[in-house]
Amino acid sequence: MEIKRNSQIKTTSTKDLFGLMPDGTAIYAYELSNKNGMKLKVITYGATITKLEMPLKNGEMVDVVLGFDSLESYIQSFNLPSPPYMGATVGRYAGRIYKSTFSLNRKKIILNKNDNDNSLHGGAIGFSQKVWTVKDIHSGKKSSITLTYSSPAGEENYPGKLEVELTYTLSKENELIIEYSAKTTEDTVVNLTHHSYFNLDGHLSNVLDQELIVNTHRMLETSVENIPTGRFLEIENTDFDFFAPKKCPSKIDNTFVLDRKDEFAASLFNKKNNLKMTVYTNQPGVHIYVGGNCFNAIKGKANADYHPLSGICFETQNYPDAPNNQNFPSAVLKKGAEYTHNTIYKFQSF
Ligand code: G6D
Repeated sequence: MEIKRNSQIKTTSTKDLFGLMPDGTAIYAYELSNKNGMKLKVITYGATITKLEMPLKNGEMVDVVLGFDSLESYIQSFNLPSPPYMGATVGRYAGRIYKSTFSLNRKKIILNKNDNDNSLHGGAIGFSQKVWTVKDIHSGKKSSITLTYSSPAGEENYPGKLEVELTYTLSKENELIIEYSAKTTEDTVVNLTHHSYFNLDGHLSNVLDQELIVNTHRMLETSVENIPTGRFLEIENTDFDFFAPKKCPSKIDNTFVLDRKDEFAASLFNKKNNLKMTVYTNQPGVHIYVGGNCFNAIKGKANADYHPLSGICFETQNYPDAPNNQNFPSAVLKKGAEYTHNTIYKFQSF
């Protein structure tokens, strides 16, 4: 196998038709690469990442995210008993909102419910299932793609027309940088996140041998419906303590409190190929989830049978149900203000 020197690898970007929505709208797939050969594939359906290939020191490539080969599979996945939101951009509000209700400016807002009586990940048809528009794509010095989505006032009963911009960048240090910004025509609530299932050993294995660190001693207490109670739990020396590296848990669905400013949020390390991913964010929390499922109903890429241990999500975000918890950071976006969220998934091959 010819291993190209970095100077020979050019940054590239390609565009291909990925599929047609039921109404005939075309969904396109864009593939970017950086000078090290790191590759990102994004589709305009849900601004979803379908592939993220990393070059290893030994010259091999590993696809570190789960995904599907067809648009039909992505669309069908939202009809599963518990949709996985595979690789999707999640909004208007990531996480759950209790009883799908909150008050804003003394007005009661009642959202569409899609998780028992609660609203999860933006409601019945959240941003993950919307068609995004590509505004800009760069290759050359910087490999990046910018997508936009305009969420009409009243979409899923959220107030305010929300204009969202999302840029995925591949840096020359093999980082996937995700930058969100949003503005609204009237006061509303916003909480966006990225929902890739990562597996540093390739998407065909499981994550149980990979080492997880979560750089905090606190997480949110939640109810049986996974709704925050408003209390913070000290987790040192408990099963949720990942301050020192520990094997990935077989089941977790919890939001960790990031209060160590300017430090990393979490990391994942795979001893089998010496690949490490470190997560940095400007958000107050990271929701960690192992348990995504395709219920043997939908095959993954390369005909893979995905199961609850196939991948782990690092959903950097404000806390779930912040609109109903005055002691949480505010999720209100005032008319005329700007929502910004930056997250970096940094990859290192040792
Ligand atoms: C988030 O917390 C939620 C899970 O409960 C949900 O099933 C998943 O997204 C798709 O991690």
